[in-house]
Amino acid sequence: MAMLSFERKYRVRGGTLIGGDLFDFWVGPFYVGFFGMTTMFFALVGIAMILWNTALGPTWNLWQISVNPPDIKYGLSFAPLQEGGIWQIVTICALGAFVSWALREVEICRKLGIGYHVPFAFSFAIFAYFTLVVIRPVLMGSWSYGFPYGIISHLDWVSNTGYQYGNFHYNPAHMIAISFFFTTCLALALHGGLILSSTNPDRGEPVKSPEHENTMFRDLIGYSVGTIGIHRLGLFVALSAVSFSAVCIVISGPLWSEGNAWSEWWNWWRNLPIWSSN
Ligand code: UQ2
Repeated sequence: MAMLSFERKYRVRGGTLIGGDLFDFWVGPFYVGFFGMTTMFFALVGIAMILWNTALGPTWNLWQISVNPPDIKYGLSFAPLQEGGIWQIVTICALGAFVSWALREVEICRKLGIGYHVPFAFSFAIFAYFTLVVIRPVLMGSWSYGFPYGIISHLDWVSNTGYQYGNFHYNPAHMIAISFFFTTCLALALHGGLILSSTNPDRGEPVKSPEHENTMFRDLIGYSVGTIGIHRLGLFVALSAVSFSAVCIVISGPLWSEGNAWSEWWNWWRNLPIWSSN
């Protein structure tokens, strides 16, 4: 079905989670909906807060702009606006906008009668952010453990936080997360390459079928995961990468105390009686 007739057929009222027909309309290509309005609200307030924070100084250099979390002395209370309070409001706005965006995705899925895989996947990204700026700071007892919202400053935060635990590459959950990120790249490279190889034949040649795709890998490694399988595998490895990233940061501090090197965690392995005499 051509897109024009498809959109005529499927761009109809209904499927909303809240508010009935209020906001159940499109602006150009964009579905609005109740959660489109709340996304706009949180995003605009958040951006305004970032602009205000920047106007307070000390720089308009894009790379150096930073909205910083409160000092450790404020613990888990509301900090004065110019001493981290803005960061707290920006965090609330960010979470409000992200969750609104996910719920807008849900409403669009309901209108189309498709599964919720896209908002489900996006929720893992939101959860990873939530882990960084809410769960870990709460477990550590201070909002100061949140990361600063700036291009260079968040990189410094990652570096400083990593070295706080020795070499972060020894963090076992970090190792698993990286392995899943690489596996995601491998899976997408294989999939993208395979699809292009069969759907972009030489001029005059017919487009090839899934049997060609299956046989490519059966000939190569004796196994094909299948056309639906590769997408299940891709979603799984991508969500696993995000999940283990959240685990690797939330165990650094709350579980493995600040100042302790992750390399020491492996002492249980070094001390196994098989090769350890004492
Ligand atoms: C496949 C298949 C696809 C694919 C790909 C494979 C026809 C179009 C890429 C091959 C993938 C395999 C064997 C799994 C590799 C495992 C990991 C962990 C990367 O068989 O079915 O569909 O795109």
